Amino acid sequence: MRVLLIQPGFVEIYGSFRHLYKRGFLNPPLSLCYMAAALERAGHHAGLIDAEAETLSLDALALRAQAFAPDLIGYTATSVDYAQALAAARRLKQALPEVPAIIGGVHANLYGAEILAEEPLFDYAARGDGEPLIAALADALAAPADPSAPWPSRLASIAGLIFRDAAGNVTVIPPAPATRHLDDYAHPARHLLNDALYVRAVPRRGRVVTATSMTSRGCPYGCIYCATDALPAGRLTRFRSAANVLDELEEIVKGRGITHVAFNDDCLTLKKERMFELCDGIHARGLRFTWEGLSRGDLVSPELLRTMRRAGLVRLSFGIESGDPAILATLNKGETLAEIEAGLRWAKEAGIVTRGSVIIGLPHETRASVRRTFRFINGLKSLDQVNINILQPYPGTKVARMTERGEGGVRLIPTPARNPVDAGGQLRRFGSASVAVNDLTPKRLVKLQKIGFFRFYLRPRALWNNLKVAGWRVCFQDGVALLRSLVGA
Ligand code: B12
Repeated sequence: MRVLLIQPGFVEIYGSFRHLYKRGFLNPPLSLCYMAAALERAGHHAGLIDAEAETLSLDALALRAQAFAPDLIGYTATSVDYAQALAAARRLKQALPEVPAIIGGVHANLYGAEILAEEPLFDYAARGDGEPLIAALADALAAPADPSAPWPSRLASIAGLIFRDAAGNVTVIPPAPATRHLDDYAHPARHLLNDALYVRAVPRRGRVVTATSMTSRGCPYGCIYCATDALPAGRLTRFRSAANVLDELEEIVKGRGITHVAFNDDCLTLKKERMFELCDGIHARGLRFTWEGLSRGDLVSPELLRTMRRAGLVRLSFGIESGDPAILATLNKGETLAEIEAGLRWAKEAGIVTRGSVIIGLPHETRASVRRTFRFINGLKSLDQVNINILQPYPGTKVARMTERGEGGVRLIPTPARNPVDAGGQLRRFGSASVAVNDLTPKRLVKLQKIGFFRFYLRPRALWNNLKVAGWRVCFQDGVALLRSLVGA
């Protein structure tokens, strides 16, 4: 089977913040790379198009898809970019009307059955890990028709698959229990990517080609703004062995010559011993590269951070969320401002560039609590970079249910679509707000987001810190992107 996997273009959902997103956050579609590897291992031929990284129009995407001549097309989408996946699927249905299509990713995990019931563009939806599923589906579709085993019964053995039976009824096969043996999966098929498209500013190095990797999947916490625990694996966190991760790093660094890796784990330091092991292995295997990731203040120690720094860690991001202790306590994050502050300080002392992210518009938020958050981040000597998000009640999150009930004063205010594929308009988190909270209107939240960015980055300390690690050139270019985002150009 020739299976074409597609990451639809999505950056338009960020409005004017698209400049910033594309410069700083563009990631290879790792889930599709994993699935391509599984297909290749099963003897199928996989193709991958990242329409976002390649900035492909729908027509250009259709031409590329036709040239590949697929037998099956797979799309990935979060809830936020589902509208973009739909637009791509619609265009490709015109170009390749006979080719069946499957959709996977967060949105299909949450609403796979509803998608199939409503949307004839998709023939299948996927829940749970995509690696075994896509290989089994390709096998099933490739198998010669056997009258004693009609196709729906072949599909019925594929865990996690949602499909329409011969009568058009949606059939849901429950996902298998999430495997803990992530080492069994083939490493992502990076040979299908154009590495040069994924570039980001790396502290003290300028703009560098960046690979992404995940050493674990999932997160044991249940923060109210995150959808992770609504996914089939729930709060189960699955870890790859250090040796398996190191093998993949050898492929990236020695095999592909990529010298910066962004680890996309929900939290990189959940198991400290494994992180020490990983750092030792990086030295032992002579892997020379820089890296970055996400952690929590209460899951790091000065010793761990110094070890990670020596092994090449250059930037660590911490979720701060709110500078208001009472609001922070309601997020079910299980972390205090003092812990966050200590983690940031230790990271900075170890020579690591620090990044934090906050959310404004949380339940119980008021103008006064937003001010407290801004005061907190602006007062943190050890915080170099910040990301200020406006709360978006993503499907699958507790905060989405709270918003429906108006809990904590949050109300959903639908925003008009910005363009024809912007049906996810109400889910943007930059430059537009879909919620009102107590005395904060959506307009006020947007204004506060901009004020927050300006105030943080225009402080002499922030300017100097970022100039020191990024250099004039990158600082100027990123500064222009930030300004264009803030003034809405
Ligand atoms: C790393 C990460 C990112 C990274 C990288 C994303 C990337 N393109 O690789 C960055 C920081 C860029 C990011 C951005 C965003 N993210 Co994000 N992200 C994550 C995180 C922590 C891990 C995702 C991941 O890489 N998992 C590992 C890979 C291997 O697996 P996977 O993606 O889950 O896919 C598996 C299955 O779903 C399935 N599958 C996936 N696609 C397909 C397709 C087919 C055809 C099939 C058969 C199967 C299949 O198989 C895969 C492998 O087993 C998750 C939280 C989580 N625990 O899932 C949030 C999460 C997915 N992100 C989320 C959101 C909202 C976003 C943003 C929209 C935020 C924003 N407004 O800017 C953007 C979306 C940009 C985009 N389109 O990629 C939400 C989604 C909630 C929702 N209901 O939509 C999550 C769940 C976190 C949360 N806050 O709740 N994200």
